Amino acid sequence: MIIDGFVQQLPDIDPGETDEWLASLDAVVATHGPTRARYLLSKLLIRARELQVGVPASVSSPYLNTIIPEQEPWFPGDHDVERRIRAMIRWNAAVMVIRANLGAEGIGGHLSTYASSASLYEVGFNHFFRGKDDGLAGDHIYIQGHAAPGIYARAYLERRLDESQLDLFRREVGGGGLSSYPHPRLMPDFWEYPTVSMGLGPINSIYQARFNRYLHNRRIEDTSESRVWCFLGDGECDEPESLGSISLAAREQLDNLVWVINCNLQRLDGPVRGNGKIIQELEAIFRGAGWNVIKVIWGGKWDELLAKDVDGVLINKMNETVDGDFQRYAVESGAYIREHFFGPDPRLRALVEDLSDEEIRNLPRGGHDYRKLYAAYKMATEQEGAPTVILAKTVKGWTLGPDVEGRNATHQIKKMTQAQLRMMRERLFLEDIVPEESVADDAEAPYIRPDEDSPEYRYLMDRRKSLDGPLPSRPVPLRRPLTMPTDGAFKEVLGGSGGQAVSTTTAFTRLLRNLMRDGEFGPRVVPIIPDEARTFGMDSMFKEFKIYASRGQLYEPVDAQLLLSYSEAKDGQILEEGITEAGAMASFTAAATSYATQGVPMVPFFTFYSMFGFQRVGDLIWAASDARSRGFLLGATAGRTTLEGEGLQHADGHSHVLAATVPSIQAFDPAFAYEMAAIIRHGIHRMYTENMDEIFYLTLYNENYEMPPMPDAVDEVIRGIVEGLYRWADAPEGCEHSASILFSGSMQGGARQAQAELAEHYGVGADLWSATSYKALRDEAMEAERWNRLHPGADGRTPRVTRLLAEGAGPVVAVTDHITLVPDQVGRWVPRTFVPLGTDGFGRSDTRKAMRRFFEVDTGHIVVATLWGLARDGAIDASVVDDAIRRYDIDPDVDDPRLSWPEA
Ligand SMILES: Cc1ncc(C[n+]2csc(CCOP(=O)(O)OP(=O)(O)O)c2C)c(N)n1
Ligand SMILES: [Mg+2]
Repeated sequence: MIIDGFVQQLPDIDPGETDEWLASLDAVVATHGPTRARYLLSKLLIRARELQVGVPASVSSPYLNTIIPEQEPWFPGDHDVERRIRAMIRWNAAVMVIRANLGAEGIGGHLSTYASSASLYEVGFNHFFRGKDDGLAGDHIYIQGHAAPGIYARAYLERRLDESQLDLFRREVGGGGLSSYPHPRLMPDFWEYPTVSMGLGPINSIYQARFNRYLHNRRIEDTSESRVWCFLGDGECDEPESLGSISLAAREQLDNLVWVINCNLQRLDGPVRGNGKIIQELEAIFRGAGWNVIKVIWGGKWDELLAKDVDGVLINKMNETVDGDFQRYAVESGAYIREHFFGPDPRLRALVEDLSDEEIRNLPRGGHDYRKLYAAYKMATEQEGAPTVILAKTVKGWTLGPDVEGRNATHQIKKMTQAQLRMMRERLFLEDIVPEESVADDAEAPYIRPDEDSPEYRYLMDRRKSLDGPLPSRPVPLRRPLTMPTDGAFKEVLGGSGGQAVSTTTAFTRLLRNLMRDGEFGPRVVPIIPDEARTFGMDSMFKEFKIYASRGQLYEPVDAQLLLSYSEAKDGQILEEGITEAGAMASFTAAATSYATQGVPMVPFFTFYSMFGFQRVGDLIWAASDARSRGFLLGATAGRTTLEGEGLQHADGHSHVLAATVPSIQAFDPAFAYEMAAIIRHGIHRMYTENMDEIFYLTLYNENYEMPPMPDAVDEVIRGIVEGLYRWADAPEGCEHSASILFSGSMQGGARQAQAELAEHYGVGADLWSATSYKALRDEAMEAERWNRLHPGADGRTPRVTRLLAEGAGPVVAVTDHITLVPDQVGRWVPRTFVPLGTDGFGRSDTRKAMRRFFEVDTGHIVVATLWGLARDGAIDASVVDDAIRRYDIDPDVDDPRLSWPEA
């Protein structure tokens, strides 16, 4: 134990006194046993805390509720009406899923997640969650994806949804349907936070809470009235994303964050911790991380038993029983529980001798005890200086009857028989509102909705009204409009580098700095970096814009005397996230959805090591797109040959393939600074003026070369850049043969050199094209192709890439520092012989020159590829290709780089 070493290092200044204390403890253990000893020690610890003695905190406590009955606050609601509302929501949620699965054409859905968590949500909806009707952002609620049916069922009672919509649960194609899970992309007026890919809701909620503080501390928006609530499953906690960032929440003292973990002890296949106790495990983890932990394990009726537990036998039994057994007790009879839980110890059995078997079976869990939950939520909202997690113990499938509750298969059950529904109707006391004949064997179970003048409806609406309106809802108000950047911000970078050799990364950093300096737009920029600022030359911004630190800078930095010192400030603008791409992506999402969640558009630029972006946090990017994010992702140090000396795990040659899989991403691979600047200007316009819910992804390189200024035909060039392809240089005149070379990113150098050498040695005049976005070209071509397919009689549309390349003659060679799949995206629409060159295979480390030769994308290979294209077209003889192979010293029999790595 840590404490042993700690104590052994200290001198004992009064050994006699020490011995007396130890002897007293020995005596207590000998006469009253360990339970009494534990009790006394706990009392001592409490007193020590009161006296501010400063003993190390314990990370676990007995398997009991954190809040004792005497501390429970008065419950301000109408218990009966709320119970009845809950019953109706439970009913409708179940009926909705059951109806979706009638007959053979079932469409899935989940009954048991919401059934276990109905009270967890309802206490929040009735007493805590703040809506947006007062014009403020309200609370941010992250709902467990599989609990969606219950959320729809509540919206139905509120008359925000109607029956026909409930009947379209999971049937979205025809319009008006309800999405399976929380998807703002599919239900943009309703859902706010996508959660169903487990672990992403939790991490996003932490960074959302932190982002609210950031907006507040930077005086952009007063977010002090908003709380972030995140509901998660106990099984979900095994996702690294779920718990991976909890220490940040404690470090940042996010008392605006509450997590509610639905501890039903089960996940999809079976128990979460059959042989252990998930609640105890989570308690220790969260307490160790500095969270306020509130355990809600036992319902009120257990309090009476605990009060009688003078020997501590009940607590012992609670502590010793593993979750696998608790799950079993959830499905067994009262007699079984009496025998096995209370049974072996006569003192324990005596505690329940006055209870019938039925009463024992109905001793509820804390997560189904509404008053206990109210007490926990209230305490959570009053907590200062730390986030809170509520660990609520529930039964999975609660109230759905013995065939569903607590069963290992419960997660997957989506059908119930009429007999099961009849039992549920009784269990929920809904006999008066669900007519008997409606649950007859040959009937279809009805949705139920109390009239608008019923006490339930009035209560429900009153509660929400007093909490500022319904949730979830996504109204997207524009509360603090964004002023667009001035042209001046782009001028420097559009003008080229004036003879200096710079990289597109450096140019981007300059542009970012200029945007951050730009009048009213500047403060809305949110630069996000996961510990890589120096790599991208962004350390130059530390001093001017400061790194966000909620507590300011409490130390004098080691480099204080330097111009570019590491400067932190409470109102700092830069989010320097440390080594967490997942956390940085969660920050990005919070900033990129601020236009919707706060009505305050912010413009995030998340710059990462390109290999550690899509590949590393692809699912978070997908969720960001679902959330309708608007912002910029920048994959710096891109390219499999441009990044020297790093190698296989660093050299990105495929992020553009991964980016191509996300529908709302506009992906660009610019070669020159002016292209990059034009894309960013276009992106800002598209996302923040035209309100397109898109993410712009740009790859940036670290190869230095002279950046030309924006060409004269500005409008035409800009159009070409954003549409994905434009002619960058005409072919040299007076050549016998023609060809086109398409380059992207840092491949521009080899392509330009190849153009010169083709003309000089082989009489080939190649024009040069900058292919800034194969994704954009493909998207447009697909659209044209689809139109043609569906309008066979009409004049066909010609894809842009076909039209542009039809202007020239000879083969088209495309060269990229990414894998050939990237240019191959448009292969079938290139109207000439098409030869793509890319960097397929695992990356490796060497000089650029060596790697470009290895991956066959250097000047020599571009020349050979062009000549080979001409030979295939019959324009030249194959011997000319051979000549070039010799001229450039290419070994035609070298191993294919895609498959070439050392033998094991
Ligand atoms: C990343 C990811 N992996 C797997 C799933 C599939 N899945 C859906 S629900 C579920 C079990 C959830 O258990 P738990 O988190 O305990 O929630 P409960 O329904 O018990 O409240 C699984 C594995 C998913 N949605 N996301
Ligand atoms: Mg669970």
